[in-house]
Amino acid sequence: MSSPPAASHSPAIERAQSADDERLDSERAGQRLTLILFAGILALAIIGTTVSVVASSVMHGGRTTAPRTSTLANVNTGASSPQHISLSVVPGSKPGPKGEKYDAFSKTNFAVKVGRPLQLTIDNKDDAVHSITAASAGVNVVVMPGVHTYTIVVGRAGRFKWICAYPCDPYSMATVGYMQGYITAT
Ligand SMILES: [Cu+2]
Repeated sequence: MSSPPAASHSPAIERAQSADDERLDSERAGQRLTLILFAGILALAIIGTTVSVVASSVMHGGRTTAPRTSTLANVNTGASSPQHISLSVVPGSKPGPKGEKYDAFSKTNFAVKVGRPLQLTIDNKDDAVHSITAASAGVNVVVMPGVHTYTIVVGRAGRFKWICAYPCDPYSMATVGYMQGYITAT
């Protein structure tokens, strides 16, 4: 009859020990979990900081650089980016008063802003050279055969007559709308 108490004693001790072990285990597990959580939070904090630094630098780029760039682009568009016109020079293309056709520029009146470049892309279909020459405006575009882009800049306001300085069709050379025209600078 002494074995049951001993038997009951020792499982109780074992139970207590195992309970202690479990407690220790759970404490260790808890510590481990705390450590993992702490490391996790630390990692998240680092990532979060990095992300927020990157995000703020991107946002700064967006808030400061981009509007400045677009403002500059707007200023450029409004003030200094060149205007552009395409035209052609075609021999025997424009009818005269009697129905004959004469050499002509397809466009002979040009509006420019003072001091602002005007680009002219001219397709000269003639095999001869023509020109847009207005000495009083400081303009002398020598129009070579083929397609080329020329830039004119007029330094003062006014309405300036231009002529073709290269001998070509006599009627055209003497007539506005053919080999003569006006540059109006405002
Ligand atoms: Cu000409």
